[in-house]
Amino acid sequence: MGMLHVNSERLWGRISELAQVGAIDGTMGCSRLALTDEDAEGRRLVITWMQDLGMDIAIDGIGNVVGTWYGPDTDRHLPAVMTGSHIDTVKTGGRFDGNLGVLAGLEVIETIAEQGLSPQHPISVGFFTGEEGSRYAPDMLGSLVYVGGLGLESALEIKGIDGTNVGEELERINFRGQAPCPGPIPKAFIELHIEQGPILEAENIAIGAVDSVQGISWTQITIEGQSNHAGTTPMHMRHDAGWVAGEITSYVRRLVKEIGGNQVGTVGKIDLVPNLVNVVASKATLTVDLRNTDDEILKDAELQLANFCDNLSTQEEVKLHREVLARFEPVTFDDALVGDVIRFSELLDISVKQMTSGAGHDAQMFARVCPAVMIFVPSENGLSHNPDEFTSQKEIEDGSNVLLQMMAELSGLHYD
Ligand code: HGY
Ligand code: MN
Ligand code: MN
Repeated sequence: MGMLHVNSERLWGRISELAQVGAIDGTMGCSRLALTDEDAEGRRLVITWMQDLGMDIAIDGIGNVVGTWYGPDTDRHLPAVMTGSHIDTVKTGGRFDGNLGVLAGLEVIETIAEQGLSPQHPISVGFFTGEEGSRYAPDMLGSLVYVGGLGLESALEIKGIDGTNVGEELERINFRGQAPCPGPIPKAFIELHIEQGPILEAENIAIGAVDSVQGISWTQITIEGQSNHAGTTPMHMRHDAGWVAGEITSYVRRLVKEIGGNQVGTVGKIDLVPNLVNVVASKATLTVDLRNTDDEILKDAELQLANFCDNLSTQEEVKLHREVLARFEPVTFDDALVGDVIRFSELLDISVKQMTSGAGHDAQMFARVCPAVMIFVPSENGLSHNPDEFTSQKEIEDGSNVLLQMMAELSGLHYD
């Protein structure tokens, strides 16, 4: 029979169809923040495709959805080999981030099923709630709960950037399921994902064999000053929350430059109150995203940021409060599985390189409980978290074929 290959037309069609849910006019991108109506609609569409494939669907207490497929001779008592990712997006998201990994998982199953083949182990495909963390922090929320890294009750109480809470929104969109959290531990977890960075494209390489994920630190900083008249208030009498927020924002860039190496830092969200041209801001809320492959350096960056904030708040006589929104140490994936990604890429005559991930992913949570690895495909211009995010059908076909071989071997699928 020779090696199995995916039907990339079918996969490309599903990616396009799912991208119509929450489509951003005039772009290829979509907007499906976690637990919004758009997210719910996308969830229902993917579940329909899972049902069409005859998969058993489990929805757990945090809204994770895991479809499991059995061939005619599959041993239902064996642990599943799992793949998947997320289908929630950032507000200005692309159609590939997360969605590719979920839909490629369905394509793997359809390719095996239509050959009438039967793996020894069941094969599962999951999409996990709120991977992006943009509406409800931390990121990778659903997979963190799935692997027991955060209690379900605490997760359900998380407040969003819009004042809503996870549990109520899950009820509202009817995705607060009954399946247990933590969920069943898979034999292995493999995630196909776009790189979301410039490396593979720059080096003209088709596959990334991802061996690690860098450390992530998200902090929300709230500054309380005093609103006052922008024209009449002498500068020495101001307690300007807006100015403090601006100083912190430019400090993050200076700090990152000073540390150098792999350090990155982003202030992605700043809200001022009352946010008016002629009023000294009484309140500012901003987020700082710091990341590094080396956790000791990341800790030092966090400390330097904290010291800067404390000194500034004394100087401007404002109240400043820091809250940790997310903190994940760097993660290393399974050596043997990384080797398998390289082996299968070479077997398929596809270029491959070992690399780390700058972004967080659900696979890093599964690495806590089972062997896990990721497969990257290139991002055009290294762009992501942007509606213009793009990866070609051929690149997706290559990545999906590597995923297919991995899943086939791990699930004990033997065909001549
Ligand atoms: O923020 C991240 O790394 C991912 O997109 N959740
Ligand atoms: Mn993602
Ligand atoms: Mn993302």
